[in-house]
Amino acid sequence: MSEIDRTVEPNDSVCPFCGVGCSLSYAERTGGATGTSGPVNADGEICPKGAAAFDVVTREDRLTRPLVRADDGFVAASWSEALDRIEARIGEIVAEHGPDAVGVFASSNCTNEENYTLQKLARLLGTNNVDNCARLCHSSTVAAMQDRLGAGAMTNTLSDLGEADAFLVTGANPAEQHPVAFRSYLLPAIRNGTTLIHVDPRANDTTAAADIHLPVRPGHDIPLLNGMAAVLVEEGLVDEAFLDRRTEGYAAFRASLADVDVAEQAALAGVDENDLRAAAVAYGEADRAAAITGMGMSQHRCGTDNVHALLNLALLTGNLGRRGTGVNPLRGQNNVQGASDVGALPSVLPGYRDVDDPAARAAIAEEWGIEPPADPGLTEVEMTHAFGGRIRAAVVLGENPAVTEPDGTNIAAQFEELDFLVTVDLFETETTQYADVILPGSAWAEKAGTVTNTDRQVLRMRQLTEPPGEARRDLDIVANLGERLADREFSSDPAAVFEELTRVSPIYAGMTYDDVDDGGQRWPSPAGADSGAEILHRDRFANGDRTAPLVPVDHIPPADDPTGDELVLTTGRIITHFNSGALTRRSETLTRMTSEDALQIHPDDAAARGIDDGGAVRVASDQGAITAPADVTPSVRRGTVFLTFHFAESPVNRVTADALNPTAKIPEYKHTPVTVEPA
Ligand SMILES: Nc1nc2c(c(=O)[nH]1)N[C@H]1C(S)=C(S)[C@@H](COP(=O)(O)OP(=O)(O)OC[C@H]3O[C@@H](n4cnc5c(=O)[nH]c(N)nc54)[C@H](O)[C@@H]3O)O[C@H]1N2
Ligand SMILES: Nc1nc2c(c(=O)[nH]1)N[C@H]1C(S)=C(S)[C@@H](COP(=O)(O)OP(=O)(O)OC[C@H]3O[C@@H](n4cnc5c(=O)[nH]c(N)nc54)[C@H](O)[C@@H]3O)O[C@H]1N2
Ligand code: SF4
Ligand SMILES: [Mo]
Repeated sequence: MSEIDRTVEPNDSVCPFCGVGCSLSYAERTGGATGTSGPVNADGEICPKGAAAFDVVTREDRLTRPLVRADDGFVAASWSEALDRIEARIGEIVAEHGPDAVGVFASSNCTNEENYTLQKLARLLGTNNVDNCARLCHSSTVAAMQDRLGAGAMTNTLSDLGEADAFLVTGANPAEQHPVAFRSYLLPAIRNGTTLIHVDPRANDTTAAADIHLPVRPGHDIPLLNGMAAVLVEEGLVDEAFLDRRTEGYAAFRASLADVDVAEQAALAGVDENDLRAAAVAYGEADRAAAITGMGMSQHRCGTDNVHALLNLALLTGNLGRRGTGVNPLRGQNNVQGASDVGALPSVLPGYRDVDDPAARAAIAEEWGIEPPADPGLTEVEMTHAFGGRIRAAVVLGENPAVTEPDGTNIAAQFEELDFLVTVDLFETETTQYADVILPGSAWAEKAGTVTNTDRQVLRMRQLTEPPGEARRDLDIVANLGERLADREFSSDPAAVFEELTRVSPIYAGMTYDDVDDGGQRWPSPAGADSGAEILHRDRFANGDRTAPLVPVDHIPPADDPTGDELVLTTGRIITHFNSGALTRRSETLTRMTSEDALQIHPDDAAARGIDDGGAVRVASDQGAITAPADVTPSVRRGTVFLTFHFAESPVNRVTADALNPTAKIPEYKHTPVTVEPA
C-alpha cells in the first residue's frame, strides 16, 4: 500500500462492506483499520470485516496494470492500448448490432459518482441496459414498497428503530450481516425490553437474542404472515383510526381473511401455531412495532408477494409513519442504496423517474444535451441470459457475477458467448477470467466521493492513499471509458459529479457535497438527518397519496417442491465473509476465523443419509453439484440445508436455479430442491 496521506482531514472513510456505513480510519499501531466516530457508529464501533478493511487494500494480488487477452492468457498493456482496444471493439459491436447489444453492470460497491457516471455513459451510448446488484438483493422488496407506498427504501432510520416495543425480523440475520446496526441500535432496545420475533429457518446469532423464533419452512412466509394478519383481526389488535385515515380496502381484506385458518397456515409454514399466535399478539399489542426484512423474504419467486404480505401487517396495525415502526429492508453493500438512487437501473433514471416518462427524459436532456432512450433495458440476470444473443459486449464494474448469479454451472458458458468483455476490479476473479480487457481499479481507501447507506444517509468517502502501480481511481476509469465510448467530456471530480447529481435526481435536490461531510444529508430531508422529515410516509405516503391499499396475498407454492428424499437448500451469509468472497477470502484475519464453507444439516437428516459431522457431502440439483463438509446441527430446521456463497471453491450457485421473480426479476436463491449424500 502507498503511504497513508496524513493531510486528509478528517482522516477517515466509509467501510467497504455492508450498508450500515461505519466510519473507519488507518491505525498506525496495528497497521489495520480502526473505527472512528461517524454518523452511524458514533462510538467508533466496527465489526470483524470492518476491522479487516485494509486487508483489501494491501493484498499482494492487487491488479496493478491493465491486462488484455492474448492467445494464451493475459498480457500487461498500457492504459492507452487497453482503452484503444475497448473503443475499437465496442465501437464495432455498436455499429453492427446497435447500442442495446451492450450490457453495463454497475457496482453497489462503488460510489454514487462512479455509478452516476457509468449509467450516464450507458444512456449516452444509447442503451438502458444498466443494472446493479440491488437486483439480486432487494429489487422485489423495492417493487412491492414502491407499488404500495411510493418509496422502496427503509421507511425509518436506524436511530429511531430503537424506540420500537417489538421487532419483527424476517428473512434477515442482522447480528451477522449488519452487525453494528444490530449491536448499537437493536440490541440495546432488546435488552431494555423490546420483544424480538425472528422468522428464519435457521437459528443464528440474531435468534440468540429473540423472544420468539418462527423457524419458517423456506418459501412459506406468506402463510405465516397471512396467519399473523388473521390473528391481528381475530384479537382486535388492528388500529381502526389508522385504517380509516390511511388505508383503503380494509373491508375486502378482512373478508379475505375469513377463509384463513390460522392452524392451517401455521402447518403450511411449518411453525407452531401457538408461537405464530404469540408473535402476532406481540407485534399487534406493541405501541410501536418495526419490521425488518432481508434476503429470506426477497430472494424468492414470490419475493414481491412476501413483502406485500408484510406490508399488510404494518398497515393493519398503524405501524408506518412514526418513530420506531415501519417496514425496513436492511440494504446490502455500502452503496447499494445509492447505486439505485443515482439511476444505475434499467427502467429508471436518477431519482427513480421512469425511463418511459417523457418529462423525466426531457429533464435529463436539459443537463446532458441528449435524451436517454425510452425503452427499459435488461436486468442483470436477463443480460447474462442474453450473452451471445441480444448482448454481444459487457462492461462489468466491481461485480463478480460468475460466482454470484444463479445457475453458475451455465454461467461460464454464457460468458464464453460474449464477443467482448471489459471488467474493472481490484483482483483477478472468477469473472475477470472471461474478460478481453481487465482494468485495475481502486479500493475503498483509494477513492473519494459519496455513498448512501441503508437508512438513506449520504456519507463521504475520502481518499486516504494512492492506488497501487498503474491502477486508477474508478471515477477516472469510468470517465476514461465515457470519453472513449460516448465521445464527450466526463468529469472525474467527485464534487462536480455530485453537484450534477443533485440537479438531475429529485431525491438528492438541495444536498451539497460539503454538507455531506457532517453526515447531515439524508433523503428526503437534506435539511438535516434529524429534521423531522427523515421518517417516510408521516402524513402522506411518498407517492403523495394519503392512503395505501390493503391487498389480499395468496400463498404461491414454490414451483419445484422437494420430492422423494430431496431436501430444500437455502443460502445466505456469515459474519466473517462477504458475498463472492473476492474481498474476504484471502484476508488473513478473516480466513483465520472461517476458512471454508460447511453445509448446515439437521442431525435427523444427516443420520438418515449416513452423514457425519465434518464429513464431505455432495449437494446436487438439476443444475449442478458441489461438495462441502457437513455441519450437523439442530439449528437448521429438518428438511432444510444451508450453505453460504462466499467460497468460490464450493460455489453454491452451481446448484441454485435461475428462475426469476416475474415482477422484479430477482432470482430464487433461497429454495432449491437438492439431494445430499456422503461424497
Ligand atoms: N457478513 C456479511 N454481511 C453482509 C453481506 C455478506 O456477504 N456478509 N452481504 C451484504 C449484502 S449484499 C446483503 S444483500 C445483506 C443481506 O443480509 P441478510 O438478508 O441478513 O442475508 P442472508 O444471510 O442472505 O439471509 C438472511 C436469512 O434468511 C434466512 N432464510 C432463508 N430462506 C428463508 C425463507 O424462505 N424465509 C425466511 N423468512 N428466511 C429465510 C437465512 O437462513 C438467513 O439467515 O447483507 C450484507 N451484509
Ligand atoms: N446463492 C446466493 N447467491 C447470491 C446471494 C445469496 O443470498 N445467495 N445474494 C445475492 C446478493 S444480495 C448480492 S448483492 C450479490 C453480490 O454479488 P457481487 O456484487 O457480484 O459480489 P461481490 O463479491 O460483492 O463482488 C464485488 C466485486 O467487486 C470488486 N470490488 C469491490 N470493491 C470494489 C471497488 O471499489 N472498485 C472496483 N473496481 N471493484 C471492487 C470485488 O473485488 C469483487 O470482484 O450476490 C447475490 N448472490
Ligand atoms: S457493520 Fe457493516 S459497515 Fe460496519 S464495520 Fe461491519 S461491515 Fe463495515
Ligand atoms: Mo446484496
